[in-house]
Amino acid sequence: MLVHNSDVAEIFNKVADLLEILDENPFRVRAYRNAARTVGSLSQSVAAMVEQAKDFTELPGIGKDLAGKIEEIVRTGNLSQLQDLEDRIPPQLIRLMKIPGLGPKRVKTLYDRLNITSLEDLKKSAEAGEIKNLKGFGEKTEKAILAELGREKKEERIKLNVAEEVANGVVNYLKRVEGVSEVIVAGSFRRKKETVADLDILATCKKGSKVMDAFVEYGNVGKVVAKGETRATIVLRSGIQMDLRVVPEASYGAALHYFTGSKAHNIAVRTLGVKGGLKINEYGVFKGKKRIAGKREEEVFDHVGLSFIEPELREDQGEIEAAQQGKLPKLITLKDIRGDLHAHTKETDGRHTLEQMVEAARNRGYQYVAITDHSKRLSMTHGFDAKRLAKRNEEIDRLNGKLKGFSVLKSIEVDILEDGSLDLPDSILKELDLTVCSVHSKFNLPMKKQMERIIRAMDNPYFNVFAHPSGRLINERPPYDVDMEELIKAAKERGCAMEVNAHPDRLDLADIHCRLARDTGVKLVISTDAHSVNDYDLMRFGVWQARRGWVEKEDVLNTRSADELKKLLKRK
Ligand code: DGT
Ligand code: CA
Ligand code: CA
Ligand code: ZN
Repeated sequence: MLVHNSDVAEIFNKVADLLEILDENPFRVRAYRNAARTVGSLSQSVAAMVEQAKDFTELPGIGKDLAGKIEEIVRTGNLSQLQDLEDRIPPQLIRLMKIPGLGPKRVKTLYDRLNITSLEDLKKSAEAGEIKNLKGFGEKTEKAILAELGREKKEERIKLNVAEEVANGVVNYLKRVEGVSEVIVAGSFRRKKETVADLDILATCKKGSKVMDAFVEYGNVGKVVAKGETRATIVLRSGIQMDLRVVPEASYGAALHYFTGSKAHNIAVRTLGVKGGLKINEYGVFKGKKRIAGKREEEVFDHVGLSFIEPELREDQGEIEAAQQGKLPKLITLKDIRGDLHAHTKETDGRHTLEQMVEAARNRGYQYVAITDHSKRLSMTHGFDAKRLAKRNEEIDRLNGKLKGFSVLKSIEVDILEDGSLDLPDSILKELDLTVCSVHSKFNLPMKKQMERIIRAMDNPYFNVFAHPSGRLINERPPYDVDMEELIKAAKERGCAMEVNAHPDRLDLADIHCRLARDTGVKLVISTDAHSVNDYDLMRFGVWQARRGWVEKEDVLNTRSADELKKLLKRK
């Protein structure tokens, strides 16, 4: 590997950026910037200079420390200090710096003042006009940010929470149009896939209703792609495409089934129909020319000898056979959830206090909540050390003393360090009701190392829940390199549970891995990773994801009472 001077300069500039975000000594920051400039403008190659054992300290602004670092970069292509710094900062913040116009200073301000840690946060704040009021920003910057974000996000599938917001808006709008009776969004949205390509809307209406005209005049329409009597397609200014079909009431059920899909599921059902001498399409169930059913969706299943299959299962992944044999799972529902087991407070990177987070969990009818702030390794969030955690535990004891019929569980989101140890000593972990363990650093380890690291962490008897197990951020960061099947087995052998992180940016575990965990007998936990009281609302996304994985109430620990939960969490 040949390291160029520009590589060294780039690494030094990055170090300077990160030091700046971390609010380190400005002189240190400047030293790295100067060194970057010096190396960048050298006429000689630093690689050659290392080979000739030249003394870098003779260069302006390069002391012993920086000289050593230049050598390290030339030898290894990397600087371990840079990786250490990256581990201390939420990875998404580092991405934010890549947006033109957002240097480290501004990213830090955004984080400090508006708690912005992701592209999505950034977009929301920019759209809400919060950014232009920040010192050093202004209207122009806000506009530039929005323009840039608009450019970044095109080709991607739409996250389910975004789709939901748009879907609710258009459904409410269409329902108010005169003569309209049913309006529903079908397609992958109804199947609650983690991302959707477009929204497939289905409506029924009285004769003469102006629903099509209303649709193409919807407020945020950017483009009308097609408009006919019974179908139209529009693209919103945000780039989201929507199809509308208007069907007669007699076909509503058949159309709903057809447009809910998936395509593979439809084909399997239609094939069953053919075997029974029936034709099934979006207009109904037909025997010869005669329509024998189609008003209600249940009728479609009925006529091919199937019990009703929930939309989340309709992927032709065994649901047809299960329905034939009466072996469909009884899927978990939102009502089954009795508490949230992953929530942050202001003391690390959340927005609300311990009391506020507890009160909000109680108000929504939960029986318990686990407060899981970060551990010390995530220094940027002021993660907890053992001493602070002990104090937090006392606070929780006091709170629990006052609360009736509600428990605050003592917990921590503890970092899994590179060597597989946990970021806090067992002596404090054993005082907790549960630990939520996660990887927040060294995402790039090769698979073997990453697996050893995580499994070693699971060996710790105080490891309870493996949080956001794949580490992915939908549309933003791929999972780290692991064999999830093996991790699920390892969790099973050790009595660890796996989290279904309900945050729509994560939805981690993925649906297929929810199913694999369930089949393997690994207990799941569905948690929101709440960073504010409103985030508890995200639970539905996690439940949907679990449902797509055939998960039942019994498979999920936070459907149990607090006592049962505590018992089940104890490892042998
Ligand atoms: P997406 O939009 O990629 O997230 O996924 P879907 O499932 O919403 O797919 P989309 O929008 O292309 O079509 C909506 C539904 O319409 C699909 O789930 C099943 C039905 N469909 C579409 N094309 C066909 C087809 O060629 N045959 C059958 N049987 N059904 C189809
Ligand atoms: Ca669709
Ligand atoms: Ca479509
Ligand atoms: Zn968390």
